Amino acid sequence: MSLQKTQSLNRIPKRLVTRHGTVVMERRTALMGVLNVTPDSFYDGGRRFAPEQAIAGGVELAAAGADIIDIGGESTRPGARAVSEEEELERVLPVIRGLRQAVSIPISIDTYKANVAREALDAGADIVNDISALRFDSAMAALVAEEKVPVVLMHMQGTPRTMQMDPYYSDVLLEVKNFLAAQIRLARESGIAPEKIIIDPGIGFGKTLQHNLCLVNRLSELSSLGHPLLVGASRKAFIGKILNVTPDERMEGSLAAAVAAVLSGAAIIRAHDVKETRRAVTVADAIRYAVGDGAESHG
Ligand code: 7PJ
Repeated sequence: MSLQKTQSLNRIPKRLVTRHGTVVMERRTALMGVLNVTPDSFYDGGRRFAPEQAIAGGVELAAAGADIIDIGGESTRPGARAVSEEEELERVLPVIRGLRQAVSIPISIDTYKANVAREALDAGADIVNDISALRFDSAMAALVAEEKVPVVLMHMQGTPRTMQMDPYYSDVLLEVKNFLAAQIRLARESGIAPEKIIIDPGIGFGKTLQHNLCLVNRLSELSSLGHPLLVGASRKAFIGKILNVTPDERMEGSLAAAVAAVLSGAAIIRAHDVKETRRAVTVADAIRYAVGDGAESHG
C-alpha cells in the first residue's frame, strides 16, 4: 500500500464514542443490525411490528453480534408512503425505551425528521442515521450538534418517492463523493465534531444496478474524505437483479456484498442477518488485516 494511501486511511477515526459505549472499528468491521418497526419495509416489514416483538428482535440482533441496533419507523423503499411524525414516534419510542433496558449496545434512529431524532435520543437512542444527510429537515444539523451524538450522512439522489424513477449520474463515484464532502462541510459548520461523522454512499437510493456495483467496487476512493464508511447492501434490489431472487433469497448475495465492502474499506456494515454477516465479516477482516508473508505459522 502506498504511503499516501496509508496516511489517508490512518486519519479515519477508529472509535465512535456514544452515550452507551464505544463502537470499536480498529482492525475489525462493526455491524449495524437492522430493526424496522414498520408494516411495509421491503424485507422485514410487518414481522416485528408489535413493540414486544421488535424488542425481542433487537435483543436477538445484539446476541448475534451487532455493535449497533438501527431502529426505523418509516419505510424508505422506492415509492413508499410517507409516515406522519406522530405515527413514526408511536412506532419507534416504545421499542427504543424497551430495548434501552434490555441491551447495552448503542441504538441508532433511522430518521430524517429532527423531532423524531430528538425524542428518540431522549428515549435512549445514541446515533442519528439520516438518509437525507441533513437535507430534509433544516433543524437536524443543529439538533445533532447540540446533542453531541454521532450522525450518519447518507447519499441519496432525490427523495424515497422519486429516487428510482430514472437515476442518472455522469460519474456516480465523483458525484457521491462531492455530495458527501458538501454535507460534511455543512455538518462541521453547524458545530458537529468531525469524530462524530460517519458517511455512507447510500446503496439503492437513487441508483441503478451499475451505480451500486460501481460504488462498492470503488468504495475505497471515499476514504480520503476522512470519515468511517458505512455500507448498507443487505437484501437490496440490486442483489435481486443479479441473482433474480426475492428479498428472502438474498442472504448469500448480501454476504458477498458485505465482504466486498469490507475489502474496499468499509468500517461499518448495515445488515439484517447479523449472525451470518458477523461470521462472513470476521473472515474478511482476518484477510484484510493479515500481515507478513504467511511463513510464520501453519495455523
Ligand atoms: C440504509 C439506511 C443504508 C443507511 C436504509 C433497508 C432500506 N441507512 N436505511 N444506509 N438503508 N445509513 O432497510 O435496507 O443503506 S432503509
